[in-house]
Amino acid sequence: MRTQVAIVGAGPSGLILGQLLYKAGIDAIVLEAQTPDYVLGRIRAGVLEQVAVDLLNEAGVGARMHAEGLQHKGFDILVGDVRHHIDLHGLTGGKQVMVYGQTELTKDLMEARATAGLTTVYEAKEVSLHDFDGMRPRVSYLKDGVRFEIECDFIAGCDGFHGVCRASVPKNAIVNFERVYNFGWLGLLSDTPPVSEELIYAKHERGFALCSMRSHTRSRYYLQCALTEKVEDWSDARFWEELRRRLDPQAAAALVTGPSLEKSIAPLRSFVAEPMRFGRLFLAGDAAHIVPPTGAKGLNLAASDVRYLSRALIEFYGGSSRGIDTYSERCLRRIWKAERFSWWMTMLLHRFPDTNTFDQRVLEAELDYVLHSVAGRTTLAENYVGLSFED
Ligand code: RFL
Ligand code: PHB
Repeated sequence: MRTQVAIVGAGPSGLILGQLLYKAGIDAIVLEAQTPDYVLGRIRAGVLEQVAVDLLNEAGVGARMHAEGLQHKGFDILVGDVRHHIDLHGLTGGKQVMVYGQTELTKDLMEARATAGLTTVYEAKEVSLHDFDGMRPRVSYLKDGVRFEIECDFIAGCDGFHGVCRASVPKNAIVNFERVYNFGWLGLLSDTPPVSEELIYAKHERGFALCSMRSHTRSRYYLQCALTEKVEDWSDARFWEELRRRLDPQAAAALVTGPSLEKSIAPLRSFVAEPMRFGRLFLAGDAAHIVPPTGAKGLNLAASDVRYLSRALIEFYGGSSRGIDTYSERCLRRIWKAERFSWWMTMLLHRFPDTNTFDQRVLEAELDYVLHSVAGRTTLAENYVGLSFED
């Protein structure tokens, strides 16, 4: 088999890249280790920046998102019992975010691929990368017990944090930067109306909580929890009770509970691998970086990486290697700003039992400053809606 770009991973970064390349007439094959149902069963992101929405429109997959997604012009930060409104729209000159589940977006991208008759190999096992430091890279994989090989011009490593692509790079060619937090998020999805029209990020002495949603009838809630917690120990009733304790009386009274559709614990991590290009292999999305979900940036960064990568590859086939030569540097400038923002939101809103009293007080003062200063709220809003692209 031969293709121009072999894409490893059918998460958002691999599928958006595939769609952008298809639109540009560049041939790609996507290899995915899991089944489509497994990929669709992972409940993750919910908030898209305007620039990600624009990119999905450009990729031709924006129709259902516009029909069913929810435009949000602001969100609340709850500290103790006091709500502070962050007017994203007013503070950023009219920008907003789109609430649309990663699952729905993935479904739209899968359907677009199928409609266009593009090749996605699901349950591709033992994917391995060959000769990406030369001119003729190859990717091999096992499907139904048979080994296949794809010859290609480029490999796009879109296979997430635990994927094979980053792991295939020689150790001395890559530098990892990491910060691990000693808590996680316990998430619950339910077919109940959201507690509020906008998202509520709650800082509470019992720990952070987030009230998010997928639609007017489907809610997504998160609770900060210790890494030692086990999902099995959290009955739905226990989850709802703990969430209610972390909300203000108005939200607690408005909370509609119901059976969970999904519950899971995600550890929080900040991680960046540098560089993101190794010869003819490019890393994109979670394969290259992880942010704690507090700033809602992970999926958005995946989209911005593949925006840069698709343009770079289009430029390459048009006769210029400038885009691929600057890919890593341009992505990383945007990534580090999102890393900073996600780390900062995490520090401001979570409970850090190990932080000494002085540091704790400084963080509280910082949050107080941010919430009560127009400059503070503006910097928060500007980063939350997403920074502009440099090009
Ligand atoms: P993914 O989604 O992990 O997809 C990678 C795909 O590669 C496959 N794979 C392989 N395929 C072939 N061979 C191998 N050896 C392979 N190894 C892995 C995997 O099966 C998978 O299908 O990475 P991608 O595409 O880069 O997308 C990244 C996003 O999924 C992630 O950043 C976001 O979900 C993060 N995130 C959020 N991002 C936002 O922008 N806004 C949010 O509101 C938001 N909320 C969240 C989040 C992530 C969360 N968790 C669970 C980590 C909330 C949570 C709780
Ligand atoms: C979500 O809806 O899953 C979500 C929303 C905002 C975040 C993180 C997750 O910051």
